[in-house]
Amino acid sequence: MKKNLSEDFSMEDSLEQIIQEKNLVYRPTRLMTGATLSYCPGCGHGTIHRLIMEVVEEMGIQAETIGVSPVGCAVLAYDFMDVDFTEAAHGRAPAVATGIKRLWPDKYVFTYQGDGDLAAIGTAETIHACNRGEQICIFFVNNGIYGMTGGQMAPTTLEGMVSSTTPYGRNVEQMGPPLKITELVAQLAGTYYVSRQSIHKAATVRKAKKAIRKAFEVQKEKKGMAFVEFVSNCNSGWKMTPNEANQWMEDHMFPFYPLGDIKVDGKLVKNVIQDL
Ligand SMILES: Cc1ncc(C[n+]2csc(CCOP(=O)(O)OP(=O)(O)O)c2C)c(N)n1
Ligand code: SF4
Ligand SMILES: [Mg+2]
Repeated sequence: MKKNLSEDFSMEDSLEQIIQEKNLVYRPTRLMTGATLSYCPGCGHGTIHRLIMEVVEEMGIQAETIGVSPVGCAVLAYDFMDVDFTEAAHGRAPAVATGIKRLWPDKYVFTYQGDGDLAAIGTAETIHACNRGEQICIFFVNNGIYGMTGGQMAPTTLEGMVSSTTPYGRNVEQMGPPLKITELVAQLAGTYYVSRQSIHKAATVRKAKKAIRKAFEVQKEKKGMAFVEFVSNCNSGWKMTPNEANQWMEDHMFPFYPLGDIKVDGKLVKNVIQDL
């Protein structure tokens, strides 16, 4: 019969025996600085930061990694992730990252950008960096809205979606349809790995982490641009509770922005024309 621990050990002894490195099943990454996150409770940005840092830690590349932060809610990303960082003007992160990577080709360089930053003001920088096949990773957080500035319509805002500048819902006749920039860059010769992920459930968090790892491996092998989109929530901008926002994301965002790999090893694995 199994012995009761307390028969052999005092409470202190048993804790000492249990709390050992070999018994560790999880510890937070040491590459998050511990600074209090500036994000709303329920926001996806913090989880994506953590996953990027977990991958950097597991690959042992902290000293070689340089991030470029955006303008948007993640503007202070450099305070949270413990790697070298620089800030770019709104939308210019891929151009800044290009300069850094060309100067230091052995560094791991990534941008971290929202949909307003990457797919509106920074459209040109995004498309041309992808087309040139810069050896960087772009991490793109698509929450369908300009979160930081009060929830205005972004290029990614869904048809009929209410935002502060589309109080009656996005009208595609006036404003055009939502822009699937990820499907667009997947068609460019310079992109080697393109994927769309989410981080709202344990299973999707695991998949998202694999995609981040793959992106850094692509950079390590100098194969070309690795571009990972995260469909995420903005519960504040969407005027929902975190749970409602995640459900809304599943019901409305995922059908339009389907999750999964789009381009692997330089080859399209999805019919992106059909998905546009
Ligand atoms: C040149 C310039 N234009 C406009 C702004 C105002 N601005 C700040 S953040 C932002 C939108 C950010 O939205 P997004 O990139 O989607 O990030 P989120 O906050 O949703 O994560 C805008 C328009 C600015 N700071 N600089
Ligand atoms: S406004 Fe939206 S994107 Fe910004 S921190 Fe809050 S939930 Fe996140
Ligand atoms: Mg946004």
